[in-house]
Amino acid sequence: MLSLLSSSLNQAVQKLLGRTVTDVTLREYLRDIQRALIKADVDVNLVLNLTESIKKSAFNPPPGVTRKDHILYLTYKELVKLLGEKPVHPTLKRDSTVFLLVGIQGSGKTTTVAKLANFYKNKNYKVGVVCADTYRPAAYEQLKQLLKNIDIPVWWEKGKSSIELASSGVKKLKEEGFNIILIDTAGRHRDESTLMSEMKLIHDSVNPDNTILVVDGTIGQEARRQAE
Ligand SMILES: Nc1nc2c(ncn2[C@@H]2O[C@H](COP(=O)(O)OP(=O)(O)O)[C@@H](O)[C@H]2O)c(=O)[nH]1
Ligand SMILES: [Mg+2]
Repeated sequence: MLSLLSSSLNQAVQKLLGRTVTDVTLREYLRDIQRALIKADVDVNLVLNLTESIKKSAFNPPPGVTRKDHILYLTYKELVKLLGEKPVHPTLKRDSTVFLLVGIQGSGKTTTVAKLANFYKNKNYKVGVVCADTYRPAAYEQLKQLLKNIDIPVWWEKGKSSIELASSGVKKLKEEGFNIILIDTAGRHRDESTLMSEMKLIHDSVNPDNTILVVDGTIGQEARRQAE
């Protein structure tokens, strides 16, 4: 999908470069950009805002800059803005940092826990994982399997609720001097409101330093609904 987007944006730019910039060619260029973004499942309102911003100052380049270069600069600037200008870094505390991973079933939480565990282990942090997924019997086994080669312990106890697991696990790992504590949660519930209230209870009982929503990268605009 991304390669299709980049080639259609590139085509729009190439077409503009081959022409003189007039009202007509600008309109056509903006329409090409809109089409490319909408095809890539970008929200229509975001697309309209983006092209409106380009249009607004397209014919007012700073001295010494051609219209064409200015339009390309505006396009670049607006696309960067759309994607988020600055990366967000997690809060890391000196002694121990707790990460809570949430998201629906199958979105990749457990896999992301293993990736983060590996990442921080390689940076020489003492990493521990808490399995608070009580819905899937194999959740604990899956974590152990993913983490055994990098020698990271997984906290889990039979018969405990996810909230008890999360809070006792974090407490125990903190006492044992773990610097990075990752909590894996379940995403399968009877309905959305039970999932939300359980996540809220876990969140309130462990008070994590970072809460990460894991979303399947291929679901497009549905991601927004999940985040909300
Ligand atoms: N292609 C791909 N598959 C992934 C990725 N992350 C997870 N998966 C797969 O998606 C499925 C669900 O992942 P899992 O981590 O168990 O999701 P969870 O239910 O949220 O814990 C598994 O089969 C994973 O191997 C990824 O980044 N890319
Ligand atoms: Mg899982």
